[in-house]
Amino acid sequence: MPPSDSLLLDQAQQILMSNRQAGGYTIPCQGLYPFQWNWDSGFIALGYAHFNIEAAVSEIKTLLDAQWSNGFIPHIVFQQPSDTYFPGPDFQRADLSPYAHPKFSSSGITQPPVLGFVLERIFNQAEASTLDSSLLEELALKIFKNIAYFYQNRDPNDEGLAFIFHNWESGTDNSPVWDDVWKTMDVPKYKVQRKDTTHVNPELRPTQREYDHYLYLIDLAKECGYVEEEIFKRSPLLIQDPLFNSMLLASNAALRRIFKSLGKHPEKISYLEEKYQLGKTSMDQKLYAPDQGAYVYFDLRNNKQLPYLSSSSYTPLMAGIPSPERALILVKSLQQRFANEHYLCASFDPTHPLFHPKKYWRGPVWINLNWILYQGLKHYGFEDFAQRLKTDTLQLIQEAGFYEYFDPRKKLSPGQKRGYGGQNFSWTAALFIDLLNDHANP
Ligand code: 9WN
Repeated sequence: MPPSDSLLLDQAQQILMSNRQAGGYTIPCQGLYPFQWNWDSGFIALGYAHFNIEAAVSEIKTLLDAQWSNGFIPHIVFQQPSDTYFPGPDFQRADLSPYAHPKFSSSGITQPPVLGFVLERIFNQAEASTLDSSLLEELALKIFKNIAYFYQNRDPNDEGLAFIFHNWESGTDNSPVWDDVWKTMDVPKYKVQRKDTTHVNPELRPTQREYDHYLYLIDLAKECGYVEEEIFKRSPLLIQDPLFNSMLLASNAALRRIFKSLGKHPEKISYLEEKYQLGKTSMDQKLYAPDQGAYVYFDLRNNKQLPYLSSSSYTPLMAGIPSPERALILVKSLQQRFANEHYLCASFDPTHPLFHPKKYWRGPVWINLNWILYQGLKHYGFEDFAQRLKTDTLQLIQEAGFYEYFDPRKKLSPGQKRGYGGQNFSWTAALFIDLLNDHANP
């Protein structure tokens, strides 16, 4: 490993340890995101697994501690008070749900379910002797309950696909994909004090008007008492997201492998297998857009595909969804649209007029999406392209540091920055560690 990489590796470990809190969980970024976030904790655990296995397990455990009685896992757990983030617990009011955890205050929306494959990787990474199989089983059963929650509460048409009802559930908050949904809504103007715009350049965050939609959707879910059946009837945002569902399917597959390795829970394995096959077929039929050569979002409220390419469009590779022939088409589409004048992988189609290289999820590279795409390319044996993705990812971090997101344009004018958003960002550090220590995984 070049000396510069080993310095960065040290720095990455330090970032994680300094973002780690006394309660045994890690915040994504000081100030900007001062609580525990759901899929952040998953990616963070992957980094810890290489140098502090206890912290890796604790990251998952602390998140699962806040799991609701119906299996739901919130997107934010407000583990400790902080006034540097809005909307906090007073706005999000998870307590309105009959299933909310009585001891943990949290949000009532979720995020892409990554914990299944994260757990499998942590245990594969750990020395066989350091973690016992009863711990693996305990955590896997909780994650199973979460996966089953989606099939029971977010899949009214029995398609093996979960819907989301808030753009924050997608993890890709202000992607241009959501613009079409905002056009169908007429929401009030909220007079609230945002905090994100005090930490980073407000011009690069979602606009005030976009936030009105985000807050309105939370208010609507609160009116429904966070009951999915009601939300399904009323929410103007009802989306089957290729990224969210790929994470669900990848976690489903990982859980089956875990139960098989334990030699236990055959009925759960069959249940998961059945749902996986259903989800795979539905995703291939409903979310695939032949004219784009990739997967797109499906608007369940208006019963149509949303015809945009984003980095999410290629994430089904990680869950083994496309046939090998279709995987090749996906890779060609990725190469043609995303890989020419840009580092991989812009979060939104660089050839589209709505692409913005610096604005959050409207174009910049996010390291967690790169990591997911890297796994997908390797899964189908596209070794060279996977290597390109890895090299691009490491190069962005080497050039700019551990930022939240990165300008994907290869050529920047003098004085233009490469890294944006929060600094010393936890999942950027964690996944840098994981990519540098790349190891064989199923
Ligand atoms: C809302 C924490 C989170 C990530 C999301 C990212 C951003 C939050 C925000 O930060 O979202 O959840 O306030 O902007 O979009 O993916 O999990 O890092």
